[in-house]
Formats: sequence, C-alpha cells, structure tokens
Amino acid sequence: MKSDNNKVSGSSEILKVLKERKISEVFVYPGGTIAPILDLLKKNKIKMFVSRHEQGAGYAALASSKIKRQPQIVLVSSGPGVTNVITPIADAYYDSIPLIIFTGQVGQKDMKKNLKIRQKGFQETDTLGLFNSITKKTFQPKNINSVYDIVNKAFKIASSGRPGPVLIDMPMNIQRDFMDIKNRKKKNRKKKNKVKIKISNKIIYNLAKRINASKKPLILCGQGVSISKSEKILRKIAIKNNIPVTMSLLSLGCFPTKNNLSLGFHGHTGNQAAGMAIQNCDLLLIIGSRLDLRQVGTEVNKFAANAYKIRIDIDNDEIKHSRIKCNLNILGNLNQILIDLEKKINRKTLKNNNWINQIKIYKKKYSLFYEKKGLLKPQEIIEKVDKLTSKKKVVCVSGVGQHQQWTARHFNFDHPKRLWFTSGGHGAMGYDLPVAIGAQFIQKNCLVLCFVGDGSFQMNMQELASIKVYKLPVKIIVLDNNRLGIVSQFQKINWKDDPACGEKWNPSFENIAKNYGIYSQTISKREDLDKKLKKFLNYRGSALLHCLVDSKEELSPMLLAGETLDNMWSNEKK
Ligand SMILES: Cc1ncc(C[n+]2csc(CCOP(=O)(O)OP(=O)(O)O)c2C)c(N)n1
Ligand SMILES: [Mg+2]
Repeated sequence: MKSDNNKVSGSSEILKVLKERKISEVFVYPGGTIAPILDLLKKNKIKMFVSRHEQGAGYAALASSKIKRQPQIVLVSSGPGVTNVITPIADAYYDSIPLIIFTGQVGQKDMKKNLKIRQKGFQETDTLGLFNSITKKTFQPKNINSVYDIVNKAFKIASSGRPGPVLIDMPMNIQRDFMDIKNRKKKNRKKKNKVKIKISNKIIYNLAKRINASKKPLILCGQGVSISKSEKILRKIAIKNNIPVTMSLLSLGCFPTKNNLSLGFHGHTGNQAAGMAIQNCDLLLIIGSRLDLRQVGTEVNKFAANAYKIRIDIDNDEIKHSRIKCNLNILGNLNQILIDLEKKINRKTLKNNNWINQIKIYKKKYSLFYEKKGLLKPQEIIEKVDKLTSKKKVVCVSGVGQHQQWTARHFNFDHPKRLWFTSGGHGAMGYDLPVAIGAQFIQKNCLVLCFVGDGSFQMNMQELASIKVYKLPVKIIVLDNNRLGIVSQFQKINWKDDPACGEKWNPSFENIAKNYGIYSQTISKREDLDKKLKKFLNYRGSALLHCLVDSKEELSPMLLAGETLDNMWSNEKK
C-alpha cells in the first residue's frame, strides 16, 4: 500500500496517531481483515508481539498496560478473531485497564447493516454489539476522514477517569482506501463538560480532624491507589501516622505486605487478621475501592459496623450504587486528595497505641497456617520462591483458583519492586501465562514468575510457543493438584461431591514444556524443593517447574455466605 504526501489511508491514519503517541509495540493475532494495518505497521518498524491465540495478544497487552500505565494496542481480525479476544477485553474492562483494540471488519459494501439475515460478508460479526457492554466505548469509522480523530479520542477515553478498553472496528475499505489529506477531520479539541471536582479545604480539614481523633483507624486500599499512582503518598500517610493498612486482592503491594502495619488482603479468601481489623476499627478510610462482594461478604450491614466509614473515589456511579453505605463519600482525584490530606493529618502523639498492639495480636493469632508434612504443599513452594527471590525485582502473575489465593497470601508484594498481577472482577482462568509473557516482553531484565494451577494453565498453554519465539525467560510454576481446586472445594462444602472438578487427568507438563524447547523439571518431594527451586530460578532462560502437590489441601480460612469478616470458616487445627 502506498501513501504519498497528499494521500492517506485509514491504516496510515492509525499509524500516524501511534507514532505521535510514541507507541513502540503492538499486540497482534493476524487475519485477512486486519492485514492492511499489519502490513503498514511492519513497514514502519512498529514492534509486533504475535501470539498463538487472540487471548494471548489481549492478555500480553493488558500486562504491558499495567506496567507502563498507559493504553496499549491490540489488533485482531474479524469474526473468530473478534470472538476469541472477548475474554481479555472483559478482564481489562472489569479491572480498569486501558487498551485500544483494533478489530478487522468486512468492507462496508459487504456489511449486512439492517438486513434481517445473519451475515453478509465472510467472517462478518456484530463486533460493536459484542463489545458495547465490556468496553468504555466502541467506534466504527464511516469514512477515512474521521479515523485520525477517532483514534485520538479512543486514547483519551481509555485513559481518563476510570481507565478501560476502547474498541475501534475497522472496515476493510476504510483501512485500504485513500483520501486527500486535506479532508482529515481535525482533532476535536473542545473541552466538553469536563467536570473538575474541587475538594474544599474545609472537607480536607474535617477529614483530617476525624482521622486525628480516631483511636482505631484503618486504611482500606483498592486498585484505585495504583491506578492514580498514589502508592508513595499512601505510604507516607500510613507510616508517618502509624495507621494499619488492608488491601483488596488487586491492590496487594500498593503498601508493602512485609511492613508491620500491613494486614495483607481481606475478604473472601483474605487474611482473618485483616477481617478482625475491619470489624473492630473505629474509622475506616476506603481509598479507590468499589467494595465488591468478595471483599465485604454478604453481610453488608455488619461490615465495619463500628466504624465511621469515609470513602474516596473517582467514580461517582460506584459511590452511588455502593454495596456499603459510607458516612462520608468524597468524589475526586485520589492522588490530589491524599496529598492535601497528608499535610493535615497528625497522629504522632498516638504512636504505639493500643490499636497497633491489637493489630500485632491479630496478626500473630491469625497467622497463615498449613501443615508442612505428608505430600508437598503449594504454600511451601510459594513461600520458598518468595524467600529465594526477595532481593529481586519481580512481577508475580497467577491464574485463578486456590493457587491464586495462596500466592496472594504467601508471597510478598511491594510496588514497584514486587508487582502482583491477577484477574480480579472477571476472575478468568488463562490470564496467567499470557500476562506473564506480556510483562516479560516489555521488561526483559525483570524476573517474571507465573504461579498457575493445572486447570488455568491449560486454557492458554499454547503461548509456550511465544515464550520460545521471543526468548522470554519467564519462570512458570505449575501447582498441579489434579483438580479444579477452588470450585471442587466449593462443591464439596455445599454438596459433598465435586462433579467435573475432581480427579482430573493431566499430562506431564514437563514433557510439554520440553517439546517447546523450554527447560523443565517435575517435583513431588519436599527434600528436593530447595535444590530444584534454586536451579529453576537461576536458570538463564525460560523454565517450567511441574509441582505435584497435595490434592487434598484446601483454602482456609474463607469467608462464606452469611459470615462476617471476623468469623471466617476455617479447617485449621491449631
Ligand atoms: C475461563 C474460566 N472458566 C471457568 C472458571 C471457573 N473456575 C474458577 S477457578 C476454577 C478452577 C481452577 O483450577 P486450577 O487452575 O487448577 O486452580 P486450583 O484451584 O486447583 O489451584 C474454575 C473452573 C473461571 N474462573 N474461568
Ligand atoms: Mg488445580
């Protein structure tokens, strides 16, 4: 495809925006209806990550977006390419991760439009219809002249307010055809109704006064802390004023989990100590969290019932439809509010108070417990890997299941040195390997660990090929309990049996990895753990450790329906 100085195509308009925004790589799975753009990107030396399944491309982009904290680009073909990429895009939507997805579409002449037929063009599908509910916005340019403006708008929408994915469906003819450059619609620069939320000094003053007067304050962090880049200011507030911190599963690491003030994460599969602190605090400062069901449990009226609850968030709709009624809601930019607040909080005189001692007691009494005897336990593998890598910069990724919760509980996180990536709202198995790959693709020198269950791994195992092709030294730890563990546990608690989830046959993941040219070993004995883990972690290239772990190990404690956070179900014999 040629474009002289006066002629531009839909594809070259996209390229122009990517270059202006200094996008250096894109995440791709090819197909005919996206071929024109791919051709142009290649000729213009935009680096391409090409996966083995559209999920692989979507998830790799998601990882890159989380690290760079700016929108990343996904390109897939029409029809099956579109339907295959739904899961990672939904994941990005529910966990507020900015992405721009370009989907190929049949040419405008081949579109069914309003005809009462299923399909007119080959591999035509209603992409906008499929994605409207799992993106912030979808576009389908009608003319080449709007492409430049639409792509710029997409970047803006993806990264403003609560971030998220935006999709642009590109009809074939719009990608290929040319127009005169003077027809380009200019970027729409009008600032339309941009709501500037100004928090008055009085609100900040009153908020600080409450915090200063509280005897048992607790900070509850959500992912909004990371999205607003507020980790530093949060730490300053908590440490300077001796305020303990509990986190949502997704925000683990926004406060260092090894710090004495950290309670780790709370909720369904979180720490009982965190639950105790929530139920016994007298002031709960909720920062950037939507307080979802998994965090607060079913007993919403009993959640932190003794606390004055203050919530700071950027999303008015989440505040409006909150599961938990708070005493004070502050809508605005988290980072700015925390900066202003920090100047006004002063709890120095209350250092070493009874509350901090109480937190210590909770942490000791409800410390994580498992029996280190009999068959190999997943928790001891995670703890050992944590210890052996404690000095390194790490991105730790998980699948979804028991292994995910054990990793969240037994691994230490600390932004930006020890990052934690996991699937939150969508809870999608298969997130694991391609997210680890994306993280490694853009950070070659970082240690990327992928803790994955036998079930989750088999959702996107084909991406082992991407590891090989791009020479990515990802370290994969398959925690194989021959079981879709977390669902099996749920079934057994409720119905005493675990149809479809128990006693799963698995292949040798060691052999599979070896066939992809990846260094691999299997482990089943405690006495081999130290030696094999050291060898595995020090291996210079990609490596996979197939860990045969005790299939009877259960997640404990857990917050079940009807329980409050200070009374989680437990099978521990202490
Ligand atoms: C794509 C998808 N399908 C089904 C589920 C339901 N589900 C949640 S966890 C899980 C089992 C996960 O098994 P595994 O990866 O082996 O982890 P384990 O719980 O055994 O550690 C299932 C089936 C899901 N979350 N995602
Ligand atoms: Mg399993």
